[in-house]
Amino acid sequence: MSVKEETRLSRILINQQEHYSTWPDDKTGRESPARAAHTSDVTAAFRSEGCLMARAAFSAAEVAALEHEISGAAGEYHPEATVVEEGRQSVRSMYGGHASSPLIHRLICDERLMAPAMELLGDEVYLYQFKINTKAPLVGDRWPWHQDYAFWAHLDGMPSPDAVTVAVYLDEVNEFNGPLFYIPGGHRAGLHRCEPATCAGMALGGSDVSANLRFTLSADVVGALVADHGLRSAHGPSGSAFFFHANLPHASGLNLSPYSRRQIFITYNAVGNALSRSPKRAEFLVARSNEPLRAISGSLLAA
Ligand SMILES: O=C(O)CCC(=O)C(=O)O
Repeated sequence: MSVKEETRLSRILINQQEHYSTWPDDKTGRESPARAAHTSDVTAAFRSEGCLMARAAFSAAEVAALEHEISGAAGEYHPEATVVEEGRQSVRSMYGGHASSPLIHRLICDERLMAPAMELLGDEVYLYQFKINTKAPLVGDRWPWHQDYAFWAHLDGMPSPDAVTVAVYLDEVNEFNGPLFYIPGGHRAGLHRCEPATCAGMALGGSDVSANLRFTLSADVVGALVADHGLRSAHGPSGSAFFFHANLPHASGLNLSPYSRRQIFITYNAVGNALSRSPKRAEFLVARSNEPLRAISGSLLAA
């Protein structure tokens, strides 16, 4: 590793909040013993904590381009793939829609996202789900405690939780604008039983695009997990990328601040963990192709 790279890596690491595991920031693509050692440390930390933060992985110019793309795309989303906040007009989530945008496709294939995803899953990956969560200023609503794998296992038949989601931050995420809360290490207990009182999912049919999640964790489960593992929130500057395990228990609160909190959520599934039957849910919830993605390096803006 050159002195320049070492200085850059040290700066990135110094900038991390202490509790995050961090992805090596050597964007040169060259392997070095130091990088390889750090990579395996990071993978071990992900296994232990269930998450990983790459702070400011994308530049301000890249974030601006994504913001522009998303604001232009908003009108093009199908009503059935768009969730509005309960009792309000403001958009909560937009699912799918990535196929029509070369920039979003480029983001999905970005090496800064795909390399960690492949490393953490130990396999090639394909896109499982894409969505944009726009937690609007003053009205952005909560997400109850849940594990994503509950949806993929119960509704889609995903064989194992060998999938990772990355949240790409289009805004700074702080204590005010509804950050993701998570229980570090809470994924290690596996998928929790679905409590009838908190889970209507087994009984419901049709689309599960709703602000009311079908599979949530009971207060008892959350209380016990937090007592064992503690609680954290995923703060970071815009351009950050927060990777989390399919079984990581997570939630988020209201956005009562005047700041928006827009995040793109990309779920990568390991190719070896592809569904063995055709999914029943809509294509905007479960992508149909399980062809491995090919990573693209360099800036999102390099055409
Ligand atoms: O956007 C958020 O705050 C939470 C999103 C979430 O939990 C999810 O999509 O599974």
